Amino acid sequence: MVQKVSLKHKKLERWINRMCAMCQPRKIVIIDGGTAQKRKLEKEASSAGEIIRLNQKKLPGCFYHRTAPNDVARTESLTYICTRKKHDAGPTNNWMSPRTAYRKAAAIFKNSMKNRTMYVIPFSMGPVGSPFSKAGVELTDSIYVVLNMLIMTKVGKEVLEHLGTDGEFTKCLHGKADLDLKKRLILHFPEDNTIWSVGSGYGGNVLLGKKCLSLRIASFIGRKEGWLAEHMLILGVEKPNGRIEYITGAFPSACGKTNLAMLVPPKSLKKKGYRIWTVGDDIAWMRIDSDGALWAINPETGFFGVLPGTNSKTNPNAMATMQKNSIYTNVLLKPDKTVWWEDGEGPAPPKGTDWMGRTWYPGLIDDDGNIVKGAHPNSRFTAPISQCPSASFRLEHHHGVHVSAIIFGSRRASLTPLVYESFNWQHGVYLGATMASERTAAQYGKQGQVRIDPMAMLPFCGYDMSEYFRHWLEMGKKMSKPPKIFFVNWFRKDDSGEYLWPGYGENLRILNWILDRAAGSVEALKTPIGYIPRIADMDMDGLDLSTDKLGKLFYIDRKAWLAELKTQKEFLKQFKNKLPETIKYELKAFEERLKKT
Ligand code: GTP
Ligand code: SPV
Ligand code: MN
Repeated sequence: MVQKVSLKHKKLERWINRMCAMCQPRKIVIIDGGTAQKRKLEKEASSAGEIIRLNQKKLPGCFYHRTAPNDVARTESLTYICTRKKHDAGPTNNWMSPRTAYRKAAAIFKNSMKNRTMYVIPFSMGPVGSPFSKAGVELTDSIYVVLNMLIMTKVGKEVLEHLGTDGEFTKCLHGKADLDLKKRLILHFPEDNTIWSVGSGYGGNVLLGKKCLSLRIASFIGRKEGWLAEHMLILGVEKPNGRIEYITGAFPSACGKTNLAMLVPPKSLKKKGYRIWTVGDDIAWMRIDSDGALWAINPETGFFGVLPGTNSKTNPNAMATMQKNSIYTNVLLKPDKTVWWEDGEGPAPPKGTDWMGRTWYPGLIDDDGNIVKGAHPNSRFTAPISQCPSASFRLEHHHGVHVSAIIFGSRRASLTPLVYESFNWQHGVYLGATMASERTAAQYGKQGQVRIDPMAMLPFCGYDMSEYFRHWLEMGKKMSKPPKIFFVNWFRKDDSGEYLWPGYGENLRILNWILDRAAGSVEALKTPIGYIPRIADMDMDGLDLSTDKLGKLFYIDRKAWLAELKTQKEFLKQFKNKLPETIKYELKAFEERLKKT
């Protein structure tokens, strides 16, 4: 007989007991958010081998985890939006009817927690009790999930207190089952405010407050309530005069949000008094406030960031953040119980244990003659924002921060310039709706392939994407002073495959121009794709970049853009007559501008 919980919130009690009857856990533990319980769970998971305690002298409070080799990134093909009507999920989402979805998943969940404990995690996305926050309760049989959620969200008693006897919450159920790819489903039921995830142990599939609630479910709610849930970083740029202006930015997975959110100004700009404040690196909830302007909050309290490429040169703030109380997933484990990853800190160690648990040494080659990596390309760290040296002092502010500019950005070896500005809000929405980027290791599938990923939300929009475009257009009309919309690409390459732009901290030079334009303090050059900077308006003090490179970074290849237009049209076709007229108009206007002169 399974233990039953008794709670003053009867709806919550009934739901937990129903899920228990299905999954049949040996025991139920309610997560209180306290340190004593956390320590106990760390101990338990360490003895069970679910996590490894790292070198506590060098990395205090840090742990190591390996996922199953077939479970290292989000599985978009197994992710579904389960609305009663298929068309409400739109053509870009996988759809399953709620009945079929519940039935299929229930068959996998059934008895899947026998001999396991079910943890009950009450959590809040956003400050507990803020009118802009959303509460959830995640049931899971994974201590790794509990420990990650403790970093990523506000967890525990205070959330239950806030829910009282009948507060609204998202019902989140997660079970590892047998981690079988064929029995993995990530299901969203926006009409029931419910998420079921089974058969995975990887971050984005199982930390249900993150992509599942804060993007897929929240975007659905946001359209109804008139706000935006976006795959965006939020950062503040403090100018030498002490004024701080905030920018939000959408880049597809593994395309630079974490890095931009905590960038360190280059020396020359630091000397002038520039400083960066990190509000968030992955998710922004944006509302129009009573002043008619856009305001953003980050509903998370932690980072779940990419490790390869992260080191104290590229991202010193991230490195500082993860030195304690952090979790490292799928990296190389060194004999001294510290960690390493490709393009990380220092040279590769002579020996270690790779992300699959095998002995590894630099230069190791597999049966096909390919170099074996010590860390998986999508290996990640989980760390509290509060430990970030550039953490914003406004993280707890219920109203968040005022947004001066919105950036869309993507990873393109060619075509898109370093930065350009939209003509107006609706042109900006068109730029977002048609943005294309090279696929990265953050999702299962071929890497490098260019795909259109509107607003970096293709895998995360919880409803019909044509409605989503319409919602964006409407939001613009409702604001008395909408933020200006920009487009950036840090990843343009020259013919030999080298990045033309140094990126990382140097990106502040571009943010500065963006803020100058948002304030209307500089002129710009009009081109068919949008406004581009006059070189003299960009602060290049201390950066040695040849005019040849600058020319290439801003080169507009009309022929290539006309080809791009074709791809855009092909993509947008799937929305049929539901595609907003405004997007069609912008597409046509762009084509005409390209063909002129
Ligand atoms: P998700 O967490 O998947 O949503 O990704 P993200 O957008 O936060 O990506 P992140 O900042 O972690 O960057 C991913 C990869 O891009 C890392 O390997 C970075 O080192 C690299 N990267 C980030 N910014 C730059 C840049 O300005 N230039 C170059 N060349 N690489 C960058
Ligand atoms: C992404 O893939 O965009 C991530 C990582 O931020 S995950 O949370 O796993 O989705
Ligand atoms: Mn992301």
